[in-house]
Amino acid sequence: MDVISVATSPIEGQKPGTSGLRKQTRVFMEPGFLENFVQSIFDAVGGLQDKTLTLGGDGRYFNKRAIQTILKMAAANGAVRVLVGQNGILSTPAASAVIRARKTDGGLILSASHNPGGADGDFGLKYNIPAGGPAPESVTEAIHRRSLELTEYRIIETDDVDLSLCGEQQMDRMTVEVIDPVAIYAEVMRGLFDFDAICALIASGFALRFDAMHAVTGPYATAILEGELGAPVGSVMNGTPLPDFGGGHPDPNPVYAKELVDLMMSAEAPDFGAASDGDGDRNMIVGRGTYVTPSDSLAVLAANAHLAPGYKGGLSGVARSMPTSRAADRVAAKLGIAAFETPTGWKFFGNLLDAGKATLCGEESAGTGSDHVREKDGLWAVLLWLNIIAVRRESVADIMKAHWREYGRDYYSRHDYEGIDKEAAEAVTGELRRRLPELPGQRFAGLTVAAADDFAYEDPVDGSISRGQGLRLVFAENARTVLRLSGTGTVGATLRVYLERFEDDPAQMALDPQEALAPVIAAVEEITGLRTRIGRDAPDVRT
Ligand code: VG1
Ligand code: CO
Repeated sequence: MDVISVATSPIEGQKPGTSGLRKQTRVFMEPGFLENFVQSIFDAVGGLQDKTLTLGGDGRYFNKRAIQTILKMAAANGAVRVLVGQNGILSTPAASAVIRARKTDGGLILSASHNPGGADGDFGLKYNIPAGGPAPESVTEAIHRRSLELTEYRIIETDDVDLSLCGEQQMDRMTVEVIDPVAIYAEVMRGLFDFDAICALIASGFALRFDAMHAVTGPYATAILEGELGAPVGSVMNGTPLPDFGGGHPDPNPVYAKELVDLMMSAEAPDFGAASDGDGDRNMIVGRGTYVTPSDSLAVLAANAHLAPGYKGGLSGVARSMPTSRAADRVAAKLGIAAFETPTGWKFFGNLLDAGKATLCGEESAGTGSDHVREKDGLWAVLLWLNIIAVRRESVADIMKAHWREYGRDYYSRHDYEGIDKEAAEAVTGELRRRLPELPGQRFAGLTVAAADDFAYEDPVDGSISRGQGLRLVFAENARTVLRLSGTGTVGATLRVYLERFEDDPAQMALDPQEALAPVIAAVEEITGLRTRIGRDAPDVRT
């Protein structure tokens, strides 16, 4: 078969430091765009000669066409085998599980995660390393450098493979192995959790709802929750992956998963509700009448993980991203295990997991996971919660109350200002960055700044340093705020303001979080004047 080298011009494929590339779908569909980025990845990882790859995505618009193109390019670049999820489907955690179980030389995951999909939505692509996790900065920087100098990409001209048929097919000299997207992942889950105990819980009348948001977790949740654990048919809602996610925004939070949250707050609420995002790596946990913040969820999972067979020996450590609340640190201190604070983004957990320094990791953005794969894992978090409930036989609300009584409560909220003017956003953060040294000791809205810095992280395993990871203000009144600009948006800028306040007075533990955080919210406004400066009265999303 002829390998064609197509002349092309460089693209700025990926911002250095970001773990994948997210763009509007239409940009990805421009002639040569996807191809240039894929060739940049192949070149940056030392070529594909005789290598194997894992390939799959979240089923969004352009997923299947992109997969056919990538397969033809992998063949042209000398790969010997590519494992592809049936119909092009692999959730992000399942792709990580496949890379690890089948020891492939990394993989390509097609997703823009929680960003909306469709012809007018977003598309994305990222490379995961052979350990199964997102590429570290050294690799993403190499991909970026390569994208700026690329002059041609390689592809073969051949027919598409049939992605609907499991089994092996040949594409020139390369074998395409279409795999069941759920099987390897489900096997990993069976090894971690007491499926019999969860079955017994559900058989006893415990009712649950899982909202797959028309995204990739539908087939996984249906096979595991309904198929294996006996949840009645219909427990999984919006379970069919759609190219545009049914027009929704597949981000599992109270704003975008409103249907589920409304149900959970109603008189008809089942015992347990959960949702996942576009590519299946995020989770939202809601009990009857009780929304669990992701930061609290990480803390509860850390405190109770030993109740699941996969973690019965305890945890080596817990890691959280810097803007995640400090609730998990309190659990780690009590357990006498290490607590790590990393920059935002799952790639920073990889080294800690590989080195056995941390067992559980989490982010405030609804990502939780463990050393079973190298990605955050939405359904895994749901199963760990169910395993814990199956042992404790308490409601989510009671588990939360008991947790707060024992550790205190970290009130937490994130305010997102989406699609704002980039220059205005950078002016706000730039000015705050310059003022950081002068802030300690000053009072704003009744709170005193105790410390202020721009978070920098030194990786305890490889010593690499990542700077500029978020502006952090700690207040003397046991409160904290963090400001940072999103790295995953595709239009304008998104400013994230993270707010938290610790409360250990049992009489003050049932407040509305926005009320409990009012002084912190006021202090941020007084310090930055951001709402006026970006021209917004209120955040677009509060989680
Ligand atoms: C967001 C989240 C971050 C998460 C990242 C990828 O990044 O805040 O915690 O790791 O998305 O998640 P940013 O730069 O927009 O704040 V996923 O599920 O979209 O891959
Ligand atoms: Co995601």
